Parts: sequence; C-alpha cells; structure tokens
Amino acid sequence: MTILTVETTPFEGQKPGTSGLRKQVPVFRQPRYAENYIQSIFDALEGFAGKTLVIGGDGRYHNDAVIQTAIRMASANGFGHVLVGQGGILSTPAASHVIRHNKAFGGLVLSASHNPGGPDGDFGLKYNASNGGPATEKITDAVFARTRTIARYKITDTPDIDLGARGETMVEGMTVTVIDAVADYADLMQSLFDFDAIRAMFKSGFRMRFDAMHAVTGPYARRILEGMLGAPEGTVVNGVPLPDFGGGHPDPNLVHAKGLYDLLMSDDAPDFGAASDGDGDRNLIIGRGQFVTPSDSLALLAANAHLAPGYAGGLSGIARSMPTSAAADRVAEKMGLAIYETPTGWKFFGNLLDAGRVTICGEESAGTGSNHVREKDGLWAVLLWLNILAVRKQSVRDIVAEHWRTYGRSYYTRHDYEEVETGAANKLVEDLHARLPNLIGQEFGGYTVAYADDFTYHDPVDGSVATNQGLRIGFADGSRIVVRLSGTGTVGATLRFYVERYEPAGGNHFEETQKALAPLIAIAATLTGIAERTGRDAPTVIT
Ligand code: VG1
Ligand code: CO
Repeated sequence: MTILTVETTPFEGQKPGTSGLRKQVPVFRQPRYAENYIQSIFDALEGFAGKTLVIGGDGRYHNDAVIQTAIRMASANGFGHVLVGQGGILSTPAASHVIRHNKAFGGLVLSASHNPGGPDGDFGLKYNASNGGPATEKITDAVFARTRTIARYKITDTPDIDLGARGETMVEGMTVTVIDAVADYADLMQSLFDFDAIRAMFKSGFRMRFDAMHAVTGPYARRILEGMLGAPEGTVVNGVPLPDFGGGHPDPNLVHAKGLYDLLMSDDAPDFGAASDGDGDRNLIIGRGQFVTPSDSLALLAANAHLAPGYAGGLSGIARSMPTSAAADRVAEKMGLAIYETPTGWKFFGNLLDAGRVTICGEESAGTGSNHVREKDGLWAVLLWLNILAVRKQSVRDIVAEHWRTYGRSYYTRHDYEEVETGAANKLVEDLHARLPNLIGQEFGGYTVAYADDFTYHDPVDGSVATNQGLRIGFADGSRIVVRLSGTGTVGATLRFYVERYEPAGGNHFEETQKALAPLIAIAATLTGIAERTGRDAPTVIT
C-alpha cells in the first residue's frame, strides 16, 4: 500500500467568509471535489504531524464515502490518529466535545446542517479547530485561498475501513479508532444537569415528544432521554438517522416541524416538545400551547441557568448574534452581566467563550449553547429546559409569561425569501446600504429611525474586525429591522428580514406575533422594495 500524490486543479466553489463548504450532492460527487477541499484544509493548517483528527457527520447521503476519503487523506498527510464516530456519526456538538475531550488537533464535520439531504440534496464539510469550535476566519480565509491555487492532493490507496464496529485499524502509519458516538457526550450532559430531578419528573408523568427529524440526534436523544432519564419509549420520534432524512427538511422550525407544533397546540398535547436539526446543533422548544422563540429561549435559559448544577455558580456573561432579539440584553442588564453582540455564525462566539467572558450564547436561528463545547448544542438546550422545568415545577407557558411580566417581551419574527435570483438580492442589499445614512431621523408610520448602519464587529478578545455583517435599521422605541443575505443557502440567494419590537413590562404581551409586527414588516417591505425586485408577494418561510 502506498501514498499517492494526485494532480488536481484549483476549484471554484467555496464562498469566502463561510466556515465550510456546502454544496448540492452532485457537485460534491464530482471527481476530486471533496479531495480538493480536504487537501485545501490540511494545507492551511500547520503542525498536525502525528496528531489526532476527529471525523464524523450527520449521516446524510454521501457521508460514508467522504469519511473514507478523509481517513485516507489524513493518513497520507501525516496525522497520527483518527477518531471517527461509529457508523460515521457524530453530531456537531458531540464532535466539538470529542475534539476537546481528547485534546485533538481538530476535526472534520460532515454536514449541511438543516439543508435537505439525499442524492439531490446538499452535502457539506467544515473544519473545527482544537478548541472544538468552527475554524476562525483566519483559517477559512487560508483554506479559501488554497482552493484557488491547489495543484495536488495526497491520499493512500488503502481499503475502506469498517465504520460499523468499534475498534482500531491501521491505515498506513495512522491509527483509526471507531468510537461510540454518544457515550462521551452523554457523560458531559450528565455532568451539567440534574438527571435525578429530570428522571423524577418523567416518573411523575411528565410527557414529552422529541422529534429527531431522522437526523443525527436520534441516537443521542434515545440514549439520554429514554435510556438515562427514563422517558417512556416513543418519546423520541423519527429517531433513526436516514441518508435523506426521510425526505424531510431537517430544519426545526414552524414550517418543517409543523407536526410537532400542531401536536403541542392540540388538546392532546404533551407537556413539552422539542426538535433538533440535521447535525444536532439547533433546537426547537415548544411547551403545551406555547411556542418559545429562540431569542426568548436564550433569554429564559440565561435567566434560569443557575438552577442546573453545571451553572449553579452563575454566568460570566451572555452573547447573542446581531439579528437575535434584545431579550437576552434585558436579562444581562438585570443580572449585571456583560452582553456581547456578534455577527451571525457560531465562530464569532469562540473567542468570548475561550476567554471566559461569556457562559451562554445564542442565535435567533434556534442555536443556543454554552462553554461546555464550542458549538451550539440542540440537546443541551433541551436538557437545560428540562432541568429548569423539573426545578420550577411550572409549565413552559407560565414560565414564559412570568418572564415577559418581569422583563417585557420582544416580539420577534424572521421572514426568509429563499432561492431569490442572486443579482436581484445583491442589488436590494446594495441599494438599501446606499440609502442608510439618509434614513436616520426619518419617520415611517410613527417609527422614527434612530440609527441605520451596516453591522461591523470588533472582536474584544483578538481585536479582529468583521465588516458587512448585515444592515440594521433601529427605531427610537427600540424596534429594529435587519436585512442580510444568508451564507448557507446553496441555490440562488436567501434574503433574511428580521423584525423586532419591544413591549415593556406591564404592556400587552399576548398579541399574535405577525400582527404585533405588521407595521414594521410593512416598513421593511417599502424600504427594500422586496416585492417589485424579486416578484415575491410573500416570504418562503416565516419563523
Ligand atoms: C444560518 C443562521 C445562522 C447559523 C448558520 C449555521 O446562517 O442564520 O444563525 O449560525 O445558519 O447554522 P445564514 O447565513 O444562512 O443566515 V447550522 O445549524 O447550519 O450550523
Ligand atoms: Co445545524
């Protein structure tokens, strides 16, 4: 068996500034495509000879083939050890933990997250660094640059290894260990949460449904919820990971997890409903008769985290992505904690977490997490909710209502326009950008623009600056409209509009969200000219 050096040519494909490569499967299956990207990653890294690389994915179509390729290339490039999840499975947060726990050099996570899978779906690949978090912009820029100049890649001609059975195999001079994908992660969860209290709650008749959406969290949720916590069998539904997610879209929002939502709003609703996405880093939380927006969930988890043993000492600070509502800011203010506003994407939380400045982070897109790993973590959020419910012994609905009574409510919605023609989407953003300075001081239907800018982030830890992170139009009463282009779509452009209005404590907190935000949604439509420019009369997804 030998190490081969294969000639290749530079490839176009990765979007600069994104933390991985996400493409449709037919694109990924082109000869040398995955190889080019993996080699570009290795070429952008230094000092990994003899070190450990973690590899795992969300089980989607093409996962197994790329894992075998990645193992051969890791060996040919000089890694000493590969840890790979059994069956090729590792959720994104579990991969983050395995990297940290084993002091690995880094990891390759194979996933296109919430994007659909299957032969015509999407595939993706991202690199995580030794802190377990997404590669920083410095690394992703270097990877991107390498994709433009790459001329060869290295690979062994060794046979596929058996991912189904735990154990060790040698691939040239490198050891491959197939590990239990769930065990270390489950231990970590048990160290953070009061499993006895949660177990007692299930025992007393508490009912829950967890929808794994045929994605990666199935095995994790089954072992932890039904196995360790004694939730009745059947609590986890769609628990077997499938290469095409059963034909569904593993995005835990009110459109793609509508069945769960409808159940929780029905007469027969269990106490608690939750779901996670393709790679297990996002969460959807719904109580009986009460949907919890991710922005509110972040605020609620931060306000109650001390009820869980892992956070009993309090939080050091909170961070939220810019488009996430200011609900968490109000909690931080009351608790005397630092609050940070970062650009969209988990990688921006890494420095704050590593420096100990924040304990809990969250994004409006249903990602919440803490310093236990360096990724957002869907099941972690679900377990923290369960811990809080077990201690407070109130319904989700009562806890949410009480939170609004104390802190006020940030009415919040996101409108997505998917698969918009790229030129039209770019032009919309460009034109609005040009108008921003003139908007300040103008009044629209009773809302006066207090500030309008293109969000720039100054990282307080390493001083790096990230520009062009989304257009913000803030109004005098604290309301806000944000417009940005998605970095994760694979077809055309996805435009996201984020709309928020604050209703202080004592106000009406029980209006229907879209109604409560209608005047601001109308302002966003007028300011952007979305209908005329894109021919769309309604968003593709409202969350
Ligand atoms: C989206 C979300 C963002 C999230 C990112 C990756 O990005 O808005 O909050 O961090 O997906 O999530 P964008 O650029 O499409 O808005 V995941 O579950 O794909 O790691
Ligand atoms: Co995800």
